[in-house]
Amino acid sequence: MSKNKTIKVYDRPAGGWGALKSVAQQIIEQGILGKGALTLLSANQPDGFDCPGCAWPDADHTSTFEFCENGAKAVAAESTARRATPELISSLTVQQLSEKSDHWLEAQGRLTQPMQYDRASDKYQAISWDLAFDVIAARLNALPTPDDAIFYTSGRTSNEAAFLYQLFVREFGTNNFPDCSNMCHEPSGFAMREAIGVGKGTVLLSDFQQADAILIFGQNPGTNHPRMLGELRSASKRGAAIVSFNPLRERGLEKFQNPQNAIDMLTDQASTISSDYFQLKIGGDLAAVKGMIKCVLEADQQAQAAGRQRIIDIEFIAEHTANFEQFATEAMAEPWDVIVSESGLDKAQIQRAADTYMRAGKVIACWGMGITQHKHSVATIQMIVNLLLLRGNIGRPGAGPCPVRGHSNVQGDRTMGIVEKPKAAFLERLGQVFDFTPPQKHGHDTVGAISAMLHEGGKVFFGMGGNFATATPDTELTHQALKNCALTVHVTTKLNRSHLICGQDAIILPCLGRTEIDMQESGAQAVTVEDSMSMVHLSSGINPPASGNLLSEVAIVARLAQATLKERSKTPWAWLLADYSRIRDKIAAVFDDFADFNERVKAPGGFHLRNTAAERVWMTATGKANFNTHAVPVDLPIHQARRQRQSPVFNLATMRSHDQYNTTIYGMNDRYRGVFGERRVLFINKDDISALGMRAGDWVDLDSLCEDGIKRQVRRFILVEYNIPRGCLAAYFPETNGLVPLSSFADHARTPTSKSIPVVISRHAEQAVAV
Ligand SMILES: Nc1nc2c(c(=O)[nH]1)N[C@H]1C(S)=C(S)[C@@H](COP(=O)(O)OP(=O)(O)OC[C@H]3O[C@@H](n4cnc5c(=O)[nH]c(N)nc54)[C@H](O)[C@@H]3O)O[C@H]1N2
Ligand SMILES: Nc1nc2c(c(=O)[nH]1)N[C@H]1C(S)=C(S)[C@@H](COP(=O)(O)OP(=O)(O)OC[C@H]3O[C@@H](n4cnc5c(=O)[nH]c(N)nc54)[C@H](O)[C@@H]3O)O[C@H]1N2
Ligand SMILES: [Mo]
Repeated sequence: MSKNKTIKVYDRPAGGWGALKSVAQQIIEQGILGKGALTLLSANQPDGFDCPGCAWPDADHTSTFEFCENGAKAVAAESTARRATPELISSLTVQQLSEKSDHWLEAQGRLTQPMQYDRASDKYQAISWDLAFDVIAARLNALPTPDDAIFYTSGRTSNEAAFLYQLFVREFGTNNFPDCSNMCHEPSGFAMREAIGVGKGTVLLSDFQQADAILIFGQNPGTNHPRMLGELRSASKRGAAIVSFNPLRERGLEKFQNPQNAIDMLTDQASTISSDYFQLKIGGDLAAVKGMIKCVLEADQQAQAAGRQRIIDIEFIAEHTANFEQFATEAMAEPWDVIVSESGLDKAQIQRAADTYMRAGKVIACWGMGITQHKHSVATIQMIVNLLLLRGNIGRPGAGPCPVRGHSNVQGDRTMGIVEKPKAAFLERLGQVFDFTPPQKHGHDTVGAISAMLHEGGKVFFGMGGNFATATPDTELTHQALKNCALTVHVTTKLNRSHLICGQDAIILPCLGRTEIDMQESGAQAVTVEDSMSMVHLSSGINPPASGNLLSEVAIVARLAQATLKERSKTPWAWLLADYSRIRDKIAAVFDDFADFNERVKAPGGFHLRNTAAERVWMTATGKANFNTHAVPVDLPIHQARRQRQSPVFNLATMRSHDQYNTTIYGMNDRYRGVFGERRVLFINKDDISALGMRAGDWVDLDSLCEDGIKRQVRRFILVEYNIPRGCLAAYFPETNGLVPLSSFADHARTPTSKSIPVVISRHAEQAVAV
C-alpha cells in the first residue's frame, strides 16, 4: 500500500476533536475561512437556514448553533469560494471531463451560468436562461405524450419549489416522479401506511427524553446523523437502554464525545452509547425481531399461566389492533432454528434483546438504510412495528417507530405531492385549486423510469437536484438509459457525473443553495422544510448568491412552466414567484394539514404536522393498527445464489463512508472505521479472508450474481479485515452501484437492494501493478 493509505483500528470515540479537525480542514479546502465560519453559525437558527446536512430535527430552534460535523461540511461545501465558470467547463470536452474523478468535479465549485451541450464540439457552452427554457419547453412539447417526460427530485428541494414543481409537471400532464426516496425510505412509508395508516414516524425529539429503551436497526448515526448522537448520549446518561442491531461494529454506536460539551472535550471523556450490540447477519433483522416477538409471547403465556401481570398490552391490542390472534399463532410456529440461522444471532442473544424490550416501559425503534434496502424491507419494517404494537409502544409519550430520513427535505417533498402514485382525492383538490384536470395514470418511480428510458428512446429527463446517474443501481444500464434520452436537464449547484452522461441534448441549470439570499420582487424570500419528525419550519439564506446569474429552484420551475405551458395554464406563475407566501397560501388550499400555513410557520421552530397514528387514530383499511404476518424469508436472492454455487457467495452491503454525502465525496477517509486515503475497500471477516486463501491488503474483484445472467463486475478493491459476521461484506456506495441489478428491488416498495447483493470474490488480476 502507498504511504498515504492506512487502515487501522479507530479506538477513539465518535465526535470529539477529530470532528472539529475534519471541519476545519474542509473550511480551509473550500477557501472560506472567515466567511464560512459565519455561515456555519447561522444554521438551524430561527432567522437562519435549515441545515442541508440531514433530516434529523433540531433540538431547539431558538438555541445557539448545534455543532455537527456533517452539517458543517455540507454548509462549507455549498459556500465554497471556488467557481466552475463557463470558461473552465467549456475548455474541456465532455469526454475529458468524464475522465476526471467525482471528487474533482465537485471540487471545481459552484456553477455560475446555464450551459448547453454541443454535440459537434463535445463541449458545454454557456447559454441564456431564456434560451435554456425555450429549448426545454420545445423538447417537452414535441414529445408524443407527456408520459415520455421524467421528472426526478432529490430531497433537498424546499416545500415551495417541490409544490410548484409537481403542479407544473401535472399541468404538463404526467405523474412521472421518480424520487431519491425510491432508493431510500420508500419501504418505511409503504410498510407503515399498511400497518398504522401513516407513512411517517410517530415520535418527536421529546420522546427521546422519555424512552426507557431505544432500538437502533441498520443505522450509522455517528457519520450520517451526528446530531442524533446528542439525543442518544443524554438518553444513555439517564440510564435508558440503547440497543444496536448492525452487522458492523460501528464506532458512532459505541462511544461519543460531544464537541458541543466543553467538559467532554477538555477532560477527554466520552459517553457510552449502546448498552447492548447485536451483530446480526446482513438481512437478518426480520428473523431477529421475530425471535424477540416469540420471546415476548412466550413470556406472556408463562405470566398468564402463573396468574401474573400480562407482558403484552392486552387492552391496547383489543381496542386498537387487528389480526393479533392470527399473527401470534404464526409467530409462535416459526421454528427457532430458522430464526437463529437467518438472523445470525443465537437464541440467548435474542432472548437478551427481548428481555430489554420487556423491561422497558416505553420503547422507540429507529431504523435506516440497513433495513430499507433489501428485498424483504417492507416485511422487516412491519415486523418492527409488530414488536412495538405488542406492548402498546405506539401513540404514547416516549414510544414509537422512528424511520430516520436522509435528505433534509425528502419527507417534505413527498408531503408536497412528489409521488408517482397520487391519491385521487389529492388530484381532485389540486385540480380544483388550479383549475385544470390532473393526469390520473400512475407514473414511474426510479427503477421504472430507468427501465422506460432504457427500452424506449427519445424521452426527456429532468433532474431537480441529485445525481441520478451515480446514485441509481446498475450504473452501466442507467448510463445507457440517460444517453437514450432526447434531452437531459439538471438543476444543480455543482458539477456532477450525471451532467456528463448526456442525452442527445443536455442542459445544466445552476441554482441558488439554501444558504443563499433568495431575492424576488417582494424582497428576500424564505422557504420551508419538513424534518424527519414532521416539524415544518422556515429557512432563509444569509450569504450573497454564488453568482449574479443563479435562479432559485422556485424561479426555475415558474419560468419553465410559463415557457412550456403558455396559455394552457391558468396558474399565475409570475405572481406566485414574486412572493413565496402566496405559494404557501396555495399549499394551504390544497392540504388541510397546512391550514393557516403562513401564520403557523412563524412560530420559532415551526409547527408539527398532524400524525394520526401518534393520536391512536388508525387510517388503515381495518380502522385499526394491523399486525402483519411474515415468515422468515429463506428464498432471497442470496439463498438462491448460494444454492447454485459451490464457491463461497457473500452478501454485500453498500453504505456511506464518513467523508461523503451520498454521491458527493468530500475526502478519502472513513475515520471511525479506521480507513484513510482509500475508498476502494472491502470490509470482510478475517476467517473469510483466510478461507479464501488471501490476506488483508490483497486486491480483489467482485462479481454480483443475479438470475438475469448479466455480468456485473467492479474491480480493484482492497481487503480490509473487519469486525463483521462471516459471509457478510461491506463496501462504499457509489463505487459498487454497478453491482446492484436494476431488476432486484424491495417487494412492494421497489427500493434497489443495495444492502444485500450476492457477490463472489476473485483475486484482482493486475495485483502487482495495483499495489
Ligand atoms: N455524512 C453523511 N450524512 C448523511 C448521508 C451521507 O451520505 N453522508 N446521507 C443521507 C441520506 S440520503 C441517508 S438515507 C442517511 C443514511 O444513513 P444510514 O441509514 O446510516 O445509511 P448507511 O451508511 O447506508 O447504512 C447504515 C448502516 O446499515 C448497516 N447495515 C447494512 N446492512 C444491514 C442489515 O442487513 N441490517 C442491519 N441492521 N444493518 C445493516 C451498515 O453497517 C451501516 O452501519 O444519511 C443521511 N446523512
Ligand atoms: N448502492 C447504494 N446506492 C444508493 C444508496 C446506498 O446506500 N447504496 N443510497 C440511496 C439513497 S438513501 C439516496 S437518498 C440516493 C441519493 O441520491 P441523490 O439525491 O440523487 O444524490 P445526492 O448525491 O444526494 O445528490 C447530490 C447532488 O445534488 C446537487 N445539489 C446539492 N445541493 C443542491 C440544491 O440545493 N439544489 C439542487 N437543485 N441541487 C443540489 C449537487 O449537484 C450534488 O452533486 O442514493 C441512493 N443510492
Ligand atoms: Mo437517502
